[in-house]
This record gives sequence, structure tokens and C-alpha cells, in this order.
Amino acid sequence: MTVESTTPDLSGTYGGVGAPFPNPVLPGFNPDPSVVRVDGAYYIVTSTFEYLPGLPVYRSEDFVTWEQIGNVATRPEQLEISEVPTNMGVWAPTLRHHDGLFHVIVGVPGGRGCLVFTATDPAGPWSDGIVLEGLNGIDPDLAWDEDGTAYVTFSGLILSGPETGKHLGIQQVRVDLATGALLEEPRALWSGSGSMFPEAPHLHRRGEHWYLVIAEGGTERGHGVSIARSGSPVGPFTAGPANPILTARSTTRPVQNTGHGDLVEGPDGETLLVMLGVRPLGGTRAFSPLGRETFVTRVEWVDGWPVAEPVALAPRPNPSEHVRFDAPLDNRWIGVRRLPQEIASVDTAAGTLTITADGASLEDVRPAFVGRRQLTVETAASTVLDVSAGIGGLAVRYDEDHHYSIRARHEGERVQVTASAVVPGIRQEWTGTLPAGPATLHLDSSRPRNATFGTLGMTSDVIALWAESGGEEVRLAEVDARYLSAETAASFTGRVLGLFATEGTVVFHGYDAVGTEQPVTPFGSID
Ligand code: 6LW
Repeated sequence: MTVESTTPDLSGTYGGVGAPFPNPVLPGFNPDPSVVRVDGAYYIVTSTFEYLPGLPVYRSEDFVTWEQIGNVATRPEQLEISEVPTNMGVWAPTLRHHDGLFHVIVGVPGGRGCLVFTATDPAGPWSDGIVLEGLNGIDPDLAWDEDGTAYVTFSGLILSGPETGKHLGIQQVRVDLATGALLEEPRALWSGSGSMFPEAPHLHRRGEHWYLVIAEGGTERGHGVSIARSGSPVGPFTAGPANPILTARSTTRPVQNTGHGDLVEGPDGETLLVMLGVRPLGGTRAFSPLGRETFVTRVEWVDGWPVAEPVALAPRPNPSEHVRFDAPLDNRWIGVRRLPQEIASVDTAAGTLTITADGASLEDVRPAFVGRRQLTVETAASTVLDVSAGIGGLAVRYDEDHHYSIRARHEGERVQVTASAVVPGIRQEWTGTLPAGPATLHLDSSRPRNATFGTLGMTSDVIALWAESGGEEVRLAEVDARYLSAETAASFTGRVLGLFATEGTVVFHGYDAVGTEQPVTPFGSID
């Protein structure tokens, strides 16, 4: 597969002492980042919930240019998420390097449990993973003391059984990583500075202190990063003097929900805080179409405590993808609760991707759908397809209850095209026909044009669904797209654009996603 990217060369624009980094660092659905520096290179892993392969591994040498070098979970048995409920699956990994091995610890609620994977090469292959039996909580972190004792620090939010919803604060337990055994009863470590959902702990040693970085306030507008420290990894921990050290709550900053942070030493020796955030668009409510993305900001140390700068928005200009199927699928294609290869195959000589339907529709938990993260709100996506042996098309998906799509089928001498908008309990369709032949389907998301502070001014974007074939064009629908956002969908994911089949086999001749970054002035900002 060839992917041509039209992202301009950024060298010299970003990085360097005090200069901004591109932000988001990892655009699109990339929440709960954890970062590590090994031999001068940076690696980030993010959450993937119900998608496979899971846990993408990104690499950079300068924090400016990032490449996805692999995925931790390339084999479904590593996670067991084929039946996982939406919202569950792969939550919040921690990435660390110890004794020559990369480690990823991750909770998979509804799946295999709390897991530890290792690899010598972060591009993979990664191990089958061991289960930490009996660890009941989320967002596990892994740290070692000088003696090599391994500590798992985690958020004691109970997600199954009769105590579901109960929160035990930040907990810690010593573990044996060879067997997965817990070596003691989990102990309470800190409950944060008083906001809800203390979670996402990361334990870092710096000088004589162990710093416990956590998230508080929930993963929505109240999100923030707080800190405590101790002379020992097991505590007692003293809260920092100015918690939260980072939050965008009650501000008009363009990057909101900033929290779930991890620390790393940056290329110029400064400390960087990598965290999740969203880019809400619209009026006073505002919706974040792309979901939770990965951002970075700088941290200064004042009297032994970190002070974080507000997160600046500095998106890479216009990242676009032009995919041709002249080589196997790259590691950025994802499937829902199954690997893309289960339903999609590439014919490199013909330059085509064939998706074989298996009775599932986009409303099913395992649709015959393969996709890629949407990287910019303004994205013109399109595909050319042949539906002589099936029905299929192009979709943007948040989860099985939230998706807009356009599909094609043969109808005598014509091609019938149908746009569909699905939100929970509501489904609307628009149909038209075109001359037979390879059809081009389009799904364009864009900011509403000429919107004032009325209904459309409240939304994030609109999605236009249209098609072309045999020299004719049919515009089927333009739909308010706020219902496919972090604020409205059930899933913790983000928008994934992709190709699908619902009947027979459908042959795709390419996939294009042309992105345009528009300047953002948050509604109500004073300067
Ligand atoms: C994750 C929690 C959170 O476990 O959202 O933002 C949850 N933080 O820490 C799902 O990503």
C-alpha cells in the first residue's frame, strides 16, 4: 500500500529551546498517552478500546515528527476483545523501559484484565502478555525501585461486580512480573486533591523524590493533572502546593479536557508533560469531533514542584492521506473487535482492496469495516469502488450507535447510492441513482459556513454525503455532525473514517482523506 502524505516539511518550524511543538502531537483518536525516552528516541502508546490492532506505538527523535512504528497488540489473543462492550476494551496504557525491555501495562476491562506486555524492539513483536490476576481497577502504571521491586500503581475504580462504580482512590501493589502474582493486598496511596475520579497515576523518580502524577476531575471539561511526592515509592505522599498543575476547566482555551498526563525529559533537557485533550468547536456547548488527542506542554520546576504551561494549539498544517492498494495494509488500518485482515484483502497487482461482507452492518459490534483515524475536522474523504458483486461504501464511525455513511449497490443499468445517518434510536436515509460504472463516494466534514449564534453555530461541523459516476453527481445529504463527537457518543474513542461492505464483496480502488486545518477562535475568548 502506498500512502502519500502531503504534510509539509516542518523542520525549523517547531521544536528548539522554547519554540512550540506541533500540537496535537498525535492528532485524531489518541487518548491516554504514555511516553518514554530510550537512547534519545521518544515512544508514545495510546488507548484503542474496541479496535484492533491495539495500542499503537509512535516514535520520534525530536517531538516534532512522529511515525507509527507498530502496534503492541497485533494478535487478538493478546487482548480478547472480540465481544467487549463499547466503552470498554483497551484503556490507558503505561509505557516504560526497564532492564533492556520495553514494558506496556494496560487494563482491558471487559477483556483479558490487567496485562503486561514486553518487547526488545518497540516496533514488535510484543509478548503474549501476562495477566495480573486479581487487580481490580483501571489505568495501571509500572515503576521499579533500585532493588528491582516492581510497583503497579492504579486507579481503584471498580468496573465490574456488585461494587461497580465504587472508587478506592489511587492504589498500589507490589507484583511479580514473571508470574503476574500480586505480592500483597493493594494499598491506598492518595485520593488526589478533592476532584472526582483520581486516575491515570504515573510514578516518576526525580532526585530524592518519587512524584505521583495523576488525573482528576473526570475525562471531560473538569479534567486536570495533579501531583504529590514522597521519599519512597510506597509513600506517604504529600500533595503539591498548587494542584491541579494543569487544567483548562472554565477557560476558553482551544484545547480542553487536558489531563491524564505523563512526564518525560524533552529534547532540550526541559521537562515535558504529555497528555490528552480535545479541540471543541461550536458555541457555548461545543463538541469535539476527533475525540481525545495527544498534546504536549512544557513544565518548569519551582521549589521542587512542576508548574505546567497552558497547552498551546499548533496543529500541523493540512495532513492528508492518499492510500493506493499496491502493497499490504499498513499498521494504521484498524478494525472493530477484529483485525482488518479478517475481512479485507489487498491485491497488490490490481491495486485493490476487497472487503468481504459477513452479514454484519455498521450497527453490529463487528462490522465488515476497516478504517483510519480522522486527523482534521475539515476532511474530504473519498473512495472509488466497484459494487458489481456486493454492497458497500465509505463511513465515519464513532461506535455502532453513531455513524454516518454512504453506500452503493447495482440497480439494473444504474448504481443506487444511499446516505445514512445513525444516532441512538434514530436512523435516516437518502437515496439517489447514477449511471453504472465505478462510483466515487464522498464524505466531507467541514465547519458550518456562515453560521451565526443560532442552531448551526452551536455545532462542531456538518458532514456532506455525495457521489459521482458516469459523469453525473448526486448530493444526498448534509447532516449536523455534532452527534459524532467525544461529548455525545457512547464510546471513549474518536472518529474513524473507513471502508465497509454489508453484502457480497466490494472492491475499492483507493482511499483519500484530504485534511485542512482551519484557524480556531474559541467562542467567547476575550483577546
Ligand atoms: C481512562 C481514564 C480516562 O481509563 O479515561 O482520561 C478512561 N482518562 O483515565 C478511558 O480512556
